[in-house]
Formats: sequence, structure tokens, C-alpha cells
Amino acid sequence: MRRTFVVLLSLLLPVALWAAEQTVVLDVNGNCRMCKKRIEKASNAVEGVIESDWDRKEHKLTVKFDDTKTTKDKIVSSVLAAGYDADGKKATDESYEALPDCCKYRD
Ligand SMILES: [Cu+2]
Repeated sequence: MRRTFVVLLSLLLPVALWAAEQTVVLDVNGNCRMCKKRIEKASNAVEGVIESDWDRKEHKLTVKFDDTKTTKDKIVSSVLAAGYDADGKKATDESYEALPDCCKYRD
């Protein structure tokens, strides 16, 4: 009985570990190096985020996160709150206006 349990656990554990880590790629608007810092900071501030990388040319934010601790929506909300349009959603005018002038990416 005990052996069966151990065998079962050793079979399930790698699956459980693999399932916890997810990677998403989000469209995030921005301009400059400061934007990169701000966007990644906003994403990294979410508990459960392992790493974030914003590609300035492609305007893509790649986030690796633990899906037992956070969700894509929470990451998107945090980036929106920092003033950046993310995943097809618009940041509020208020958070956008708070950006430094060099970071204003809207026309
Ligand atoms: Cu900027």
C-alpha cells in the first residue's frame, strides 16, 4: 500500500511541478527603456511572477509565473495600473497621464 503511494507520488510530482509554471506572452504598448523598466517592475511586483521580459521592438511582454499563486489577469491588471495598455485592454487615462512625457506612447 505504502509502496503504491510512493510510486504514485513520484509519477505525479513532476506533473505537478510542471503545471505550476506557466509562460504567457502579452501585447504591451510602450516606448523606451524606462517603459521597459516600469512594465517589468509592474509585472514582477505580482506575487507568483518568476520573471518578466518586455521586448521593446515587438511590444511583447513575456512572463513566467507560478499558476498556483497568480493568474494572467492579475499580471495584466498590474501592468494596466502602471499606465500601459496590455493584452488588448486600455490603461485608465489617469494612470496613463501619470507616465513621464518620454513614455507617452499614445498619439
Ligand atoms: Cu518610456
